[in-house]
Amino acid sequence: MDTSVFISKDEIRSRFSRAMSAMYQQEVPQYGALLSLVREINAAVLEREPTLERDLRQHSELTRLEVERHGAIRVGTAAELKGIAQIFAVMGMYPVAYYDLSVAGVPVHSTAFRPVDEHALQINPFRVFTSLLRLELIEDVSLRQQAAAILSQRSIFPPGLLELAAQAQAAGGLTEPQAKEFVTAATEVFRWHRQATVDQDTYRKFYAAHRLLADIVCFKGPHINHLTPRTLDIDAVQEAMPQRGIPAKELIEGPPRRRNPILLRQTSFKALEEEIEFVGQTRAGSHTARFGEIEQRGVALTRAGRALYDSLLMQARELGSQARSTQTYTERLQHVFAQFPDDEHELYERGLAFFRFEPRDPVVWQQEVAAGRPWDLPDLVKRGVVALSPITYEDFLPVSAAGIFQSNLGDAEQKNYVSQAARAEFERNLGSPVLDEIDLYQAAQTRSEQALQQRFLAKSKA
Ligand code: OOG
Ligand code: NI
Repeated sequence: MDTSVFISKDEIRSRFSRAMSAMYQQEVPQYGALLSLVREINAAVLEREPTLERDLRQHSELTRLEVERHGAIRVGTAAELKGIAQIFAVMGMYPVAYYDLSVAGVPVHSTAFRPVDEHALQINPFRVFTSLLRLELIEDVSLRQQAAAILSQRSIFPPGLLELAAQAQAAGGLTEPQAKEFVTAATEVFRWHRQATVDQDTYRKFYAAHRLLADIVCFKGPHINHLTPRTLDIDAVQEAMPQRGIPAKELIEGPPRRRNPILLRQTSFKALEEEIEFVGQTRAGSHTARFGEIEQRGVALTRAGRALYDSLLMQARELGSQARSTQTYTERLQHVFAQFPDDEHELYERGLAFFRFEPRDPVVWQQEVAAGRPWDLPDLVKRGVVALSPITYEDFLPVSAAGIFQSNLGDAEQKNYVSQAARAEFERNLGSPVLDEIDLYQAAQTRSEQALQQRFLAKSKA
């Protein structure tokens, strides 16, 4: 087989991400307005901060900024999840991390399909947060059975799509006409359908048990429920949203604003009420599920850094539940997170965040190499010979995700299940293990260190 005729996975993912964005702008016009706002604010930030612009350009982050986005979908069954995994694999998107959302009273667990290698991430990091319904968390047994029966009737994949995915896997890729057909069919899976597959009473029953249950079970497929562009200044977008008539969620999820952004900060606009048609009814009903979101990404944290983040976030939230507090949540968050170092060198020295390494200045680097001292990266970093470049966090945060789910379900929907992580069960449904995100960041950091070490040693021998 002549594999040179194949379209690269990265190219197929880029086309898919563009097609999804175009479809969603048509379906949810406010998303288009949000995109324009984000573009304006990103341009303003780059103009205001030329050093940031230079850094982003140097690390090829600027090109991906425009295309950067994630989406989210919710599927009903293991078979649907397996099919989705097969489709995403054609685009070089693989399941990374397990997210247990049962703690937040949301009866799903999730993973994110995303590119994993550094080059692919640079070309287009498009990711899809994918949740699987957990019927076992729905108390009413007969409702559970009814949901399972309805889901078993539907087929979310257009004819030929899974076959094309299987063929791509067997042959090692898709040709141009196949890729075209594939992207069109794959996008179709996530289209919104205004016709529900059930009557209004059935919808209401599911809705009463959990709004998410109605959203997953009562429609033809896993409609994309939001897309999320990446902004360089989430606070500015949050502030500007209401002025543009975009109804913003009250709080930004994640860490507070910092000099050196960590992990992920997110906010969204409220889901819109959309007209739907129920089976056997002439009068239209309505359903709210689809919204828009923005995110600002920072450096990926090590396990130690993540543990510190989780404990500080918990502190800020616990303080909030003590009614005496007169501080706002944002103030509390700022206050508590003062304990999280906000200096790149300290983050590196204390092993809290992941970085790549590069010589700060070629002349100084040459001198250092010529001196022939043994390789000691921490020392080179400390003395400023080697510069740190943060490795971007590419994943999600379960507490933030829960906040996003909840702001779009209405707060009354907070049903608190006890934590019931079921990773093994999820992986069985998926048909493969999920990748460990921290391992991926660690590997990227190690590769960068080794590459620099090789340059150092090769030159000092010469
Ligand atoms: C997914 C919510 C999670 C995020 O950015 O954390 C998410 C959903 O509502 O289906 O997308
Ligand atoms: Ni999201």
